[in-house]
Amino acid sequence: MEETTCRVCDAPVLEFADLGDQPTANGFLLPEEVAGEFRFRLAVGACTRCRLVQLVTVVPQELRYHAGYRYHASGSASHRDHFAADARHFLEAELTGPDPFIVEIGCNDGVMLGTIAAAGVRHLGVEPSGNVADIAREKGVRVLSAFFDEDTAAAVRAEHGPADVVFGANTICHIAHMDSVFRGLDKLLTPGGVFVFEEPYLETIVSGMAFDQIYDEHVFYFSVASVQAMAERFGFELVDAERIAMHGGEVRYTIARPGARVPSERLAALLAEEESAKLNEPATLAEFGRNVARIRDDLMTLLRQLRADGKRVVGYGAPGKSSTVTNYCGIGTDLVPFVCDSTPAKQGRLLPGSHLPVRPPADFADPYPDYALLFAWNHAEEIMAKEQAFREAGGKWIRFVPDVEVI
Ligand code: DWN
Ligand code: SAH
Ligand code: ZN
Repeated sequence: MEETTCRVCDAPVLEFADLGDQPTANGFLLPEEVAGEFRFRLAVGACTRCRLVQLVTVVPQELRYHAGYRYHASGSASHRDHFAADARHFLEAELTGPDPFIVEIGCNDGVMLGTIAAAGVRHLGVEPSGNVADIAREKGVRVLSAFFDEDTAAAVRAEHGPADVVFGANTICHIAHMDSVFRGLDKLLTPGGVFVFEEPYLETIVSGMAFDQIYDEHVFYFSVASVQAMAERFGFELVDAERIAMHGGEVRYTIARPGARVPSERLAALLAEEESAKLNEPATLAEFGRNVARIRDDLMTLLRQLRADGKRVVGYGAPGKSSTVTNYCGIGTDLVPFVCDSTPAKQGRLLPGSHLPVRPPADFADPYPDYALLFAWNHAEEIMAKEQAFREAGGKWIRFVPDVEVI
């Protein structure tokens, strides 16, 4: 085990789960790129002081986010609807003064800021992955190609003035340099401004067994208690926390300058819930480590049995999560010959590490397999509705979060 210290408070970090050698989860490869593929040890631990759960080894951000970033946030209908609603909320509740300004950290293809731009409100996306930033620009979104940190924040402030809202979704947990992010927020936010971010919830991962949310991009696995401690450490205050349904279960956090907003009742309620569930305690995390190994064994037993019975199994969806589960379990083309995914930027490439080929959704029905392994389990409703004919043809779905189940 490596000796690690907390990226937020410097206290020792205690490792509780090791998912083995892994590639970068969005490192989809062309067949000729397989040789020399990047790998690192994917392990998570919890800080012994502030309880923040974090990766033991962090992959440099330039290896993760670049002009070939393959996740396009607008690919799922439920995500488009969710972020349009977020934007409308900001327009109605926060961006109501004269000439308001909103900054989004990690705007990706403009899934949220597109609505803000269409409303004619001043905004800026900060997005280091050039390909997705260009898609956002085509939607009329203003984007700065950069990693958000203290220096970027200072430059944005100098050019545009202070921001009423700084927003991030599924991005803040990707950033290892939290101290720099908060110093940047201090420079950028108006006195009454808010920092709002939505991230995978530790409870979904640990109690809901969403172990495949653990991968290189997710440096932090936030709980309400650990975010509260982090905000305080960096001179801010957590004033709200609300569960949302995205990615199987997330929390939307609101942080403000100390005393600027009244903390919500639901924040206190969620903190109390965490406490009574012992979410942040070492014993809970250690049990999670054991459960992950059990799910792997159950899934591999099922897949090997289906192969022995002559059944065909195809993967559905190639989310970042599918890299974790295929590489941790050792799922190769002998068990799952290919996966289908609707993202053109992933098609024709191989899943990182496990090298399962990614094909367009049309190949799913040509002919239907006996079983579909649902890698994009967080989109079950949208996918099963779309693929009703598969079930009508006798097809069955396999889920592995929170448990291995044929449905
Ligand atoms: O944190 C992150 C979040 C925002 O997005 C990033 N690190 C990477 C990414 O995570 P993910 O890849 O796990 O996200 P999704 O939304 O679970 O990915 C779903 C995948 O499934 C996409 O590649 C699109 C695909 N899909 C499909 O093929 N057919 C999705 C739907 C709804 C479909 O019908
Ligand atoms: N907000 C979208 C996209 C999340 S994917 C959604 O919720 O679906 C994460 C995005 O964060 C990627 O587009 C990545 O390029 C970007 N990102 C990663 N590190 C960043 C940083 N330091 N500053 C700004 N964006 C960052
Ligand atoms: Zn800590």
